[in-house]
Amino acid sequence: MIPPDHPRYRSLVTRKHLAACVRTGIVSPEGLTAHGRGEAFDYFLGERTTESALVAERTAATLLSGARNPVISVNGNTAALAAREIAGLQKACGAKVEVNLFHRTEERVNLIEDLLRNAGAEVFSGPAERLLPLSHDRAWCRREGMFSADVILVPLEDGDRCEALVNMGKTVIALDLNPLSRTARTATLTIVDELTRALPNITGACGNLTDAERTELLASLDNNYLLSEAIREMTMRLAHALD
Ligand code: PTJ
Repeated sequence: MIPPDHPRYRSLVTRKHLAACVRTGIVSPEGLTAHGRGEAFDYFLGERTTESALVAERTAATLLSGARNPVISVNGNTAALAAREIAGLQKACGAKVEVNLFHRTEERVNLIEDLLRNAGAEVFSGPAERLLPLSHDRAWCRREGMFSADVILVPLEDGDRCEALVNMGKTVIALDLNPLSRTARTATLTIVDELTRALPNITGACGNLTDAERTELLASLDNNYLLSEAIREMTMRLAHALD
């Protein structure tokens, strides 16, 4: 039992939920380490959406809602933490929702797809093929989904898929609390924010931006600037942590 007056109540409830999702198979055991890494970076950020992250979220909304074939890639952690928010974003931008896993088993794919459907998402499923130039199981995807996407959102990503997708000519939006990760540095646009804060902001922006704002956001897209702003915010907080 986690007492609601515990100062870290939300964090403890989330951890308990993820541990339960490991037991059902939705989250991989490795997903707990990924979450812990995210929490550490979120501490540095002050567990809030920074101004530069909000700009990145508005830019992501512009890219997703203007795409020909946008896809939201979902892994175990993303589904466990934010299935409803994924469904909300799908409604706002019309993207396909496709499950793509590093620790891939058919059983996990089915469990995650069911979780997403129960949360209101329409899942792009069916037989996957080994289509991405990767030696691990993230290579499995659908021809009409991720493989032919022009814009793809990759939350809580690991390793080298982001680079492969960029090399295939896709616009890749990463959502990652670690601004130093390979994914964050390789993506077209990186949102350095926590998943459950970022998704509703992107969804809200999909319906709120004027044409002039969209044009301005796309013209000023500079991922290195966004990453350096995130690092600056973290450095500032660390420098003044004991003030
Ligand atoms: O479900 P699977 O089998 O596809 O596996 C998924 C995980 C997450 C285990 C896999 O992709 C992985 O190992 O990821 P990494 O390499 O740990 O990278 C995940 C990144 O997401 C890290 O840089 C974390 O900082 C970041 N992260 C973790 N939780 C959050 C987050 N970013 C935003 N919001 C979070 N809640």
